[in-house]
Amino acid sequence: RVRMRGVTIHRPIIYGNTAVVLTPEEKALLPPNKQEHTHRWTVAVRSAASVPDSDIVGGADDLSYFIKRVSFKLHDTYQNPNRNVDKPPFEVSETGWGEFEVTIRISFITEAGEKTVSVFHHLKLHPWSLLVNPGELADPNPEAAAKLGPVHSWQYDEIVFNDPFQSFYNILIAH
Ligand code: SLL
Repeated sequence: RVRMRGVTIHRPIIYGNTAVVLTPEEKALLPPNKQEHTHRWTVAVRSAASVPDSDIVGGADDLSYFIKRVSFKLHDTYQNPNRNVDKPPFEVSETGWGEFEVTIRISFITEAGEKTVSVFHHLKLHPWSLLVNPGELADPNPEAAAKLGPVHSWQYDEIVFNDPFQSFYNILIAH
């Protein structure tokens, strides 16, 4: 196992969420314990080469050549708040009523010999333009929000590997 001293290699990712307001028809299909839910959302880690507001997955967006697992830690109001995703797309979809901080833990293939990387994403449900007062807690008018369409909140980041193992480096550059 040879480390390449002085070498740095990085992979660009995006992480974040999309959210849409539930229609009355969708709400009617929710179980009784979820009747107060207002939104459907997806939180994800994707390649920065992908298009965040599309449904395109796999292909160029497949990060599984170096990512083994993405764990999404949801708010404790959710059943089984720890969601492990072991293959692409690295995402979790849920319904809910509130925004909260999602802890995202990214772990790498064994070959990498790298520690898990944690990032944090504030799950965003409400359009910026409807938050009249900064830090406002009350939910904006759902009809107005529905007209504005899906909310997107994505962050760009780079996963940096310093002194990578030669074999891991070879896997990275082969993609
Ligand atoms: C608050 N920051 O303290 C928020 C927490 C939690 C949202 C929001 C699902 C709940 C369920 C859900 O939307 N939780 O499935 O019962 O106000």
